[in-house]
This record gives sequence, C-alpha cells and structure tokens, in this order.
Amino acid sequence: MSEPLPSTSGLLGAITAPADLKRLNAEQLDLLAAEIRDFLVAKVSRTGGHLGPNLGVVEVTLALHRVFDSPRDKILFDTGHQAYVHKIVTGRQGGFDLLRQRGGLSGYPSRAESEHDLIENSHASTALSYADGLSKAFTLRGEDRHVVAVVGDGALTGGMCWEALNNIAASKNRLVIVVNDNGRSYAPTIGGLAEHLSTLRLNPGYERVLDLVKNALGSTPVVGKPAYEVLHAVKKGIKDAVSPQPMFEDLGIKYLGPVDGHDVQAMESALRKAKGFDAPVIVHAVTRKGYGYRPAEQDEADCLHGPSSAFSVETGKLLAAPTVKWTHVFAEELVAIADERPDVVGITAAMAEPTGIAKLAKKYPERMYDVGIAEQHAATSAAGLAMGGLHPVVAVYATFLNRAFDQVLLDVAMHELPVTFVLDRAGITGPDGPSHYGIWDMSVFGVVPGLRIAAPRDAATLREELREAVAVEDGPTVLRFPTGSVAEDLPAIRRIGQVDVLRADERRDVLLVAVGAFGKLGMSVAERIAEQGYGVTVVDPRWVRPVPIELAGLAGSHRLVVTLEDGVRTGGVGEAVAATMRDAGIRTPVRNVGVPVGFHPHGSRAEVLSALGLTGQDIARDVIGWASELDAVETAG
Ligand SMILES: Cc1ncc(C[n+]2csc(CCOP(=O)(O)OP(=O)(O)O)c2C)c(N)n1
Repeated sequence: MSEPLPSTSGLLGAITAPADLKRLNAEQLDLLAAEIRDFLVAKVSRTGGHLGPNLGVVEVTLALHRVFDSPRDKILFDTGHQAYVHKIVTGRQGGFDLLRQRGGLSGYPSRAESEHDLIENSHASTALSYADGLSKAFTLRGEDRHVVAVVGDGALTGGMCWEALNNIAASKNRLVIVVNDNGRSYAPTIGGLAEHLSTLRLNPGYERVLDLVKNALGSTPVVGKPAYEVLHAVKKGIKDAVSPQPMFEDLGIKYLGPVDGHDVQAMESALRKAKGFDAPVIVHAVTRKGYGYRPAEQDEADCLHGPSSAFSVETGKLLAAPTVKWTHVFAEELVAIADERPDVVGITAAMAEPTGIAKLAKKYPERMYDVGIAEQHAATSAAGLAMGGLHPVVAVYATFLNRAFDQVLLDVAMHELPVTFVLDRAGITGPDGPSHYGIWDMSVFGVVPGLRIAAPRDAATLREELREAVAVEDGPTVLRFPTGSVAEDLPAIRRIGQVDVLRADERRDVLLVAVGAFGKLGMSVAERIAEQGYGVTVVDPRWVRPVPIELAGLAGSHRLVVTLEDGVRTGGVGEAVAATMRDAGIRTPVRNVGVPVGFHPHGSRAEVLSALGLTGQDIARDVIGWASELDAVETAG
C-alpha cells in the first residue's frame, strides 16, 4: 500500500496516478484544485498553451478520475486542448516544464505519453463518434467498461457531434457524455444550440448553481467579486427565466443537470448517477473558462484560451514584443477591399479573432458570419452566399479546411462559385504538433478542378494576391500563408507572366522555384550554391495551382530545377511543376524539396523544419550534390 497523503498543502506532488485521488477527502480535493490552478498558471506562463480551457475543467477532471477507473474505463477529451489536468493526475506533472517544446509533453493527449490517452486529434467534435464506437465494441465483446466523453459547448456546434448523438441515442449503449458548458468557444459560442444551453442555464436549478459559483468566486482570491457581477449581470440582462426544453431527452438520451462544474462533490454525484444508468446519459456541467485566475476570467477576447508564448502571471499579457503577423496584414487588406466592394463578406468557423476576420466584423458586423466549429457547413454556406450574388471570404486555419474537401470540391468548385478560402497557419506550425500542421492543403486542394491556389511570400504579395483572388468570378480561390510574423519584404526584380523573378544570375544552372513564404529560404539557398560557382535563378510562382506555364519555359533554359514548398511533397506543387514540364516536353531534371508525408512531432516551427532538413544549409548541400552529379554526367557524356 502507498503512504497516506499529507492532510494539508503540498498534495499535488503526491498525485502520481488517478488512484491517489480516490483517497482524498472533500477538503483535500478543494486544496488540490487550487494547487492545480497555481501549477497550470505557473507552467503555462512559461511555455504558452491552452490555459483558459484547463482552468475551467479542474474539478470536472478530478471528479471523472475518482468516479471512473482509467485506463480500464475510457475517458475521451474532445479536441484535447483541455486535457492538461488529466495529464497532471495521470503521472505527467514532471513534463510540464517542456510542455509543447521539442521532445517534451504534447499539448494534446498522446498515446506515446500515457495509457490514459486515446485521441490525439486536436480537431473538434470527434469524441462522441469515438465514444459511440468504443461503447459498441465493449458491448459486442462483452467487456464491462465505461466510456466517457467530455465535450465543450463549442465543439457541440460541430456537425459530427450531432451525427454521433443520433447514433448514440439509437444504439442505447452505456455511455456518459459530459457537456462542459462554459458558454464559449474562443469567443461566446454562437447558434441555436448555444442559445438553448443558455436557456438551460436559466432554469431554477441553475439559480442554485449560480449561488455555488458565486460563493466559490468570493473565496477565490484572484477572482473575487467583479467576475461574479459580470456573470450575474449577463444573467439578469436576459428577461424572465424560460423553462428548459428537454432537447437531449427528445433525442432519447438521459439528461442530468445543470451541475456546478466547479463543485467536485456535485460533479461526482452526477457522474456516479450517470455511471449507474445502463444507457447513454448527458451530464451538463456548467463551468467558467479561465476559472480562478483573474486575467483569464477578465479576458474578453477568449479567456486566455491559448496564449501562444510566455506571459506575465500578474497581467496575463504576452512577454514577447508584439509584431506584425500575416494575419494582421490579411485582416487589414480584407477591410480595405470590403470598403470598396459591398459584395465581399466574411465567414469564420468560431475563430474570428485568431483568423483576423474579427476586424471585418467590427466595421461591418452584418457582413461577417460566425458559423460555429463547422468548416463543412462554412464551405457550403459560402457556396450559397456566392449563388446569392456575394463574394465570401472563408478564413480558417489550413489544417481545418481538410475537413471540408468534398464541400470545396463539389458544392463550390463544381458549381464554379467565386468563394475565396484564406488559409492561415499553413505549413509547419510548430508547438501544436502534427494535427495542427497545415501541410496538406496544396496537395489536397490542388486536385480540385478550377480551383486556384496562391501562396504569398510577404505582406505586399499577400495584399496583391488577396485582391486577385476576390477578383476571380468563375471558381474558388485559396490563399495560404504561414503562422507568425510576416516575412520581410522580398521585392521581385521582374515579372514574367504571373511569375516573380527574385534573383537571376547570368549563368543558368539551377532554377529554384520557391513557394510562398519559402521565398526567403530560396534566396538563402541560392546564395550558398552561388558561392560554389553555380548560377541560380530564384522564382516565386505566386499562383501555384494551376502551375503557371511560364515555369516550363524557364525550366527549359536551366540545367536543374529545384522546387521548395512548405507542404507535403507527395502531390504537392513540386510534383505538379514536374508534370507540367513533362507535358510541355521539357526534360530538365527536377528535384522536389518539401515536407515528407508523415505525422512529424511538435517543436517550434524552426526546430521542426530543421529536423526535416528544411534549412538553407541542408537544402543547399543537397542542391550542390544534385548539381555536381549532373556535372559528372555531362562531363562523362
Ligand atoms: C475542426 C476544428 N475547428 C476549429 C478548431 C479550433 N478550436 C480549438 S478549441 C476551440 C473552441 C472549443 O470550444 P469548447 O469545445 O467549448 O471548449 P473550451 O475551450 O471552451 O473549453 C476551437 C474553435 C478545432 N480545434 N477544430
């Protein structure tokens, strides 16, 4: 038997597995929750990461691990950004100094880290489908295990959740769904469902929940009264309490709640009840995003959803000096275009601030639609807007548009509709790891007939290409740019057709085709190979799909073509360039440099690129090797 736990402070250090939680009394659990919040703020303030969501699920997670028996029972976290507390209580406290750093803890559940983790996917709204399958499998195999899925009100705006609920209700298998309802995605959650959940929060049971939250807030030093007053004012602002509609029960799923998600005892008793049902049950937990840390509670934009890097514990403000990001340039230019073109409207899938489209909404609130975490719907709704005579600009992270391939292919492109998809965070993104990399877009969307893809290399080309994209009237366009600070200006020395020439040596040995933000990398590679006596031309095609035919002509006048792209090599721009050259009868050898197909581990963007050999030095060494092979062949010939 393990040692008894100390009765006062310093509880956290003794928690190495969920079993340790089961030996704590109510008072100890409250102390532990406070210690976990301190731990989260201290660690995440050094590395960046998902803070607000995790502060909100401390008690929910403790209750889950006391009532269920992980890893035998399966606890699934939808999206997975709120699994830090789960990591802390499943033996991974020691890893938090390297959270989201290369070689360190993942920011999401990770099967390699722990037997308590199942879903690594950071894309929202999948947990209920996994849970449906798991519960069916356990039933069929006669295994006596429980399956619990934790899903936020934000993730519940995603269609997959509703497809899953429909099936879960029909299968009637044992399954617990914890709806972690904090009323927010990044910003307040939108839509009919969100309104329905607000209604549930207004029922008499919630009055009691509110009182409990009030008391808890009053006794939490960093939060205190103001936060309570905001909560209460919001509630009072809605006239007359409406009685809750039994929406979930209409679906055939039992409903328990609302429960104060910051009261471990209340959560535990609801979960025990749910565990006892031999059918699907929803436990509606009401929580506050950022709970217990004043700067998060008071952050209107997103309750410190996910500070990207280190921040001040006192203020919650990032320590790094602000820089101009790609996102800012896009946001500014979109508003300038919208000033001139009343038909231009914006769409976001619950990410107005992070994609910059909030700037459009600020100036023209009626011309921006937040559709919830619903990228598929966003694409087809955009098709409808375009059919109705508007030009929608759908701003999403590159990784999330993968979800809407069929909608882009058939609903938009087959109908030749003018919709512009703006893909932020394209390419290797870094700390969020492989499911957040935007490396598939140029391959996946490259096969869509009539779709054009632009990859700007700096602020000026981003502005220019966005304008060109919204001027296209006969089909979809995609504009993709990476994460972080916008690249330094890289002016062209001339333009051939639509291709920008960035460097042109007299000798034409190597043609470097540098896609988008890899323009700068292309220039540094050129510098190095020129030092070895080779003449280099560097071009930026600007529009990479369809491949500009001018590239074939340029390729024909060089001895070697090398393509560089921040996307997967297979099916990427490089392969398309090679095919275009083949079709045009150009025989110059081509080498494609890009991201190998795979799920590459997290780290900073620079570290991941370096691990993949995508640095100026590595690429230059390869190019010199290929060029000298040609020298040898030509000499021998
Ligand atoms: C398909 C998809 N689109 C967008 C996102 C970006 N995203 C991450 S968390 C989040 C909000 C989630 O809200 P909720 O489920 O309520 O959890 P909370 O953070 O409020 O706890 C969004 C939009 C995502 N992870 N997946």
